[in-house]
Amino acid sequence: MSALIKFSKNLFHLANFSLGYFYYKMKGVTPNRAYMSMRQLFCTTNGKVNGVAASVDNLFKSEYKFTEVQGILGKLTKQDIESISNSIQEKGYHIFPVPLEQDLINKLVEFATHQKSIPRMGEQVPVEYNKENPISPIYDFTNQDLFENQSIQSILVDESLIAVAQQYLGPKPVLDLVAMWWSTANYKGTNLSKAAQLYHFDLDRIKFLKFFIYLSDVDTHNGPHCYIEGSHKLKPKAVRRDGRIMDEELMAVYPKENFKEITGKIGTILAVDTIGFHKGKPLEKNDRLLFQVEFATSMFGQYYPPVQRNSKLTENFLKGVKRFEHTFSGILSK
Ligand SMILES: O=C(O)CCC(=O)C(=O)O
Ligand SMILES: [Fe+2]
Repeated sequence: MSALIKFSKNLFHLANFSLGYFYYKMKGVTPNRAYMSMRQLFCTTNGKVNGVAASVDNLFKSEYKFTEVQGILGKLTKQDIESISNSIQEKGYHIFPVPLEQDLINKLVEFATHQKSIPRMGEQVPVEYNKENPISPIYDFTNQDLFENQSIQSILVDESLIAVAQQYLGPKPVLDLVAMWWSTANYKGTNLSKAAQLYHFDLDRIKFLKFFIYLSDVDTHNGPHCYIEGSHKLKPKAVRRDGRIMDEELMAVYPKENFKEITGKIGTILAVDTIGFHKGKPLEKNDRLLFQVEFATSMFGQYYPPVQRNSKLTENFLKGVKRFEHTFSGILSK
């Protein structure tokens, strides 16, 4: 493609993105075309536009004040929080040394065992996850169901998660996604891409950070999270494109030792900047239950319907929502 055409295309996307971003700031809704242009620009500018946009997202926001925090990540001093964030900046991910406490693990697994979930393939109706004879490689729990669970509520307002997210993303990050899903080896069909089981990078928002909590023991056979260390900072042109990418292509551009397979006991907590290349490894046996929360600099990007407030949201949770009001402003209905 000639340089002039490329330049005009970039200019078009930049105008589209900027106008759409302005519209989002006014109305709180992202025009889909602007979101698509943001995705395009990420690739053509090697993430530079996202860097600038993240700074704009953070303009005029003041930080939540934390000195020492206490939560599911343990007791963290300011220095601990900084060093975790530096480790994510450096490698793209961080594995926390302390697992989720046993009582919370039990409650989350109990929830996932009894609550209906939605098979990602086929008809999208809630069903019970059938371990022996699954009808889909992945079963997702709905946001509404997740928010209505008290144990999950306690994680969503956990100050240690918010403090780490703030250190990495900047002042008052927003909670933009909560997810939990079963992945299974027992499904006999194939659809690797849909199950996020091929390498890709996420681009739902301008800048974001995901926390993963393993709710099964995860070894090399039941779907460890795979991450290419450093790929959040460096994407050679040959692989810098939106979509799913085969392992072989990535192996040609990244050193072998950067391909990390993150195994861990039940309760293991990770923080991952999934702008780097990652995937869930296809399962060979058993299944994997994963809980995930994502924070972002703003809600600009993919639209998900907000969670409805109802009587299942406890007083305690609503107290947390009030304390971190900005964080919940986009994900909860007014
Ligand atoms: O299943 C996994 O480990 C990765 C899922 C994924 O791609 C994501 O959460 O963005
Ligand atoms: Fe992903």
